[in-house]
Amino acid sequence: MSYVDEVIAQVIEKNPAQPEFHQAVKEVLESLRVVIEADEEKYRKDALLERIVTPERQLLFRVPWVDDKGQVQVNNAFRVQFNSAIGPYKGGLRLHPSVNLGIIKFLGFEQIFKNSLTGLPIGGGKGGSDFDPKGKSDREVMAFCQSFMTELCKYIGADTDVPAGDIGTGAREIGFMYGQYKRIRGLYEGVLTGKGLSYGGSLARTEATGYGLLYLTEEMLKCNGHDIKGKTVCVSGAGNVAIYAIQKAQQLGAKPVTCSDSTGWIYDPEGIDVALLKEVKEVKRARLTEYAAKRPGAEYHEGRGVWTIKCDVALPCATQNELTLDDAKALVANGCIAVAEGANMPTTLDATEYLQANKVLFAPGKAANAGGVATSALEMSQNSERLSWTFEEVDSKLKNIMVNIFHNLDDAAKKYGMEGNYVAGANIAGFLKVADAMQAQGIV
Ligand code: NDP
Ligand code: 2IT
Repeated sequence: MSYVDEVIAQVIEKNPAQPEFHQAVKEVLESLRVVIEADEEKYRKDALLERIVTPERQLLFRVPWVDDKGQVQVNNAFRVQFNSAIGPYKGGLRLHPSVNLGIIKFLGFEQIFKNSLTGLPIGGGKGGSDFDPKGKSDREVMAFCQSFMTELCKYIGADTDVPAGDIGTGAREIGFMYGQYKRIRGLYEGVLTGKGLSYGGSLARTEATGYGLLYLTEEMLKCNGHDIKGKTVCVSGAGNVAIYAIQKAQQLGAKPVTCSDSTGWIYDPEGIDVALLKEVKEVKRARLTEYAAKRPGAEYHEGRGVWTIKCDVALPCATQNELTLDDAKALVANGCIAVAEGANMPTTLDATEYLQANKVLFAPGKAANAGGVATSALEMSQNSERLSWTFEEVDSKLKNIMVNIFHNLDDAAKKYGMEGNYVAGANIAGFLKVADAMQAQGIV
């Protein structure tokens, strides 16, 4: 059996009941076959692949907190410190009832390669809890965040591990966590990113993932003879990534016509009204039915369905495995020319293969959504030098980073004989830097 196949089989056997982690590992290792097989004995002797698929450290802890009725609640929490070869662990904290160890491991594994692609010195990590912030009072959210940080603060620090936001973790949660870290550790340091602007946050971090997604998509289209201007765009999600993807798409002259949340979706043929979407989702934390109520031209539908709308460009920005083979078939049948992933692993493996086989340009999440973590690394730099850069400064660095990422994938895909396969390009380019650093640092 080849070394790659052996390691995939081992991961499945040693990590039972973690299908998302298996999926992420398979996608990466399949693309690395060409690199590994060129020097298989060396990689095998060093157990490089076994080391890269095994987290350096996994923290599992309980989070007890008291709800508004005086009842004690207990949640499971995780921080997976996956790989520190190229920098301190860096990655978000997901707060959602679906969170389990396998999901955090898939996200942490993806983060290793994503962070490498940014060109900045950040390793891979991820964390979170099955706590659901939805429907909780601010006091309950604070109680959870303080209890969560009371344990997590023992294991993180500005030079060891720097968490950030993800699904369910936004500015409010980061604020509560930062306050508790500072109180217990007595350190005013850049230990979290996505902080508020009054206490060390970076301008443009809120917008960065969505904006970065559009900068990379624009470059991918341009290099393949298309212009983003005038394109109809379908977006899923209505959170941090989706909102700013929609905003930047409009600024670039495209027309985003859909968005979705966990209960339904919107088709707004005139183009999404971003100010209204922000009001409904960021301020009121309400459902998309409220958006539809205020936009007579928009349709609201229960359930899923965004990918049935005819579009040129599809941007999945909600969660993993939300774009399936049937969705991919609908997109192709409707003439879609490009898919770029704002979320982490939103496209199933068979859907990705179908899109690529049908010549749809496909930018994988670890490249396309890397603008968020890249700007987090810029926030870390600003915290270290105790300075704040302007919005324009951060945004222009972000744009450069995204354009460079695209060219790195494109070049790697060409170099290894897979021109246009940006999945392979991203995995190979991300892997080579981490593998080089791991080999240089010996058996650790
Ligand atoms: P948010 O919590 O801000 O928004 C998530 C959105 O997706 C919400 O509108 C949510 O609906 C919707 N959604 C629909 N189905 C689900 C589901 N099953 N589970 C969770 N959410 C669902 O998260 P983000 O926008 O920050 O994250 C979206 C994706 O982007 C995730 O995959 C995340 O890992 C990835 N990402 C985020 C980055 C960041 O900087 N924030 C950086 C890189 C990637 P509802 O409104 O009903 O909750
Ligand atoms: O998936 C991701 O890259 C994020 N949630 C952002 C991580 C970060 O450290 O900013």
